[in-house]
Amino acid sequence: MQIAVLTIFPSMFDLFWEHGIVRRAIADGHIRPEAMDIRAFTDDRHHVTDDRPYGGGCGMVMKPEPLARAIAAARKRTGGGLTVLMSPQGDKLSQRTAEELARQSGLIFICGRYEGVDARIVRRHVDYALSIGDYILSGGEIAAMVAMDAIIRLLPGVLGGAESASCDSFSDGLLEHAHYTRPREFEGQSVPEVLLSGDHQAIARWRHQMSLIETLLRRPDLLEHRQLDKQETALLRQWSQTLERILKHQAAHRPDSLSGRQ
Ligand code: 9D3
Repeated sequence: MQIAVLTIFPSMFDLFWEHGIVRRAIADGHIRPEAMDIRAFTDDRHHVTDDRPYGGGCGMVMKPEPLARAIAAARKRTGGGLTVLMSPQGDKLSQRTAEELARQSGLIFICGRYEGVDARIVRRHVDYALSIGDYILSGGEIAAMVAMDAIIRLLPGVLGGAESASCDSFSDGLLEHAHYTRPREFEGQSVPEVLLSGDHQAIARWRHQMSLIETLLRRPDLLEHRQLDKQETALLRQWSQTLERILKHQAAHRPDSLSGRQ
């Protein structure tokens, strides 16, 4: 996948390209990324990339001309990839959006600075606006790195055996269970016995249960939008019945209640 990032701070990406899975994806030829300096596409002596907003108001706006030239250059480089504007007004990044973007042959990320980019750039040249969540960043660079990180690890062949997506496919849509490594005893806490048992089926069952209960307690919204399998349904029903029993018992023993109800 050809990736171009348009930014006034290209060196922010140096460390991003140089570490971990992203670095290996580049070394193995899965992605060809480049951070392109918007400033290089200015034509004035001072390489100005921003200007005051028409109609007044605070902040500055990214000038359209350098950006349009930068986008044209990036299009050439990426063979006409999808142009994505990093913007607080964009669609919120999700695993599903990452999967969709991972299917593109090329991507151009525009990183805004200042209050935003000239609206005519958005209208004419942007295919998709992308946010990474409801909080205010100082610019689109870190957001673009977040999006690229999520996308790159989805490209076929990028993840090695140990990290591979098949590793967590069974718990797809659930939060991860807790993890343990050596030593067996750390600061007075021991590793759950089942993980030392060597019983792979029991371990898988335990992990699945832990994933399910973690998700139920911390992110019940994930369960509502997920197709539960037979085992999960049985477990949730069992926990629900336990809770019902506890609550009934409580109600029956309330001192201010004669009937045991409410
Ligand atoms: C505080 C300024 N805001 C209201 C006047 C507008 C604003 C402009 C530019 C707020 C943030 C930014 C810079 N942010 C991004 O470019 C950005 C972003 C973000 O702030 N949050 C989540 N996702 C993204 S993607 C790009």
